[in-house]
Amino acid sequence: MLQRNAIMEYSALGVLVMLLTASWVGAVSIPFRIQMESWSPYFAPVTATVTAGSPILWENPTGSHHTITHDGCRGSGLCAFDSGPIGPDGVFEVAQLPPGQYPYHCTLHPIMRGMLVIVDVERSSEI
Ligand SMILES: [Cu+2]
Repeated sequence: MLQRNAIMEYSALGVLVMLLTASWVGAVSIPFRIQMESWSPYFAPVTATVTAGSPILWENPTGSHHTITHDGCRGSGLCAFDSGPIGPDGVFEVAQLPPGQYPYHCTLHPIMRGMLVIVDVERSSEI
């Protein structure tokens, strides 16, 4: 009987450790990574679908400066993000964005265009 109680206590402890670990892992937001490239389509992936709440990280492994500029920053639209020049080996991170579509471009090379789609958690499980 004593042995059985000990097993149950260890099992309960194991479940508790698993729950704590799961909540800790869930609290760490791993950024969604997008790479800039020197060739078409210039961003990998060129259309990124990201769950709301996740940070987005652009990496610049090219030898040139680039910007990550939301198309809304032109004129009087809503400007959700604008990195300014990002040098070679530089990065730009946006902590999180509300659900929606965010077309963006590089102001230094307007041919570089990407699309960021932020989806609700419920919808992302259907994709
Ligand atoms: Cu550029």
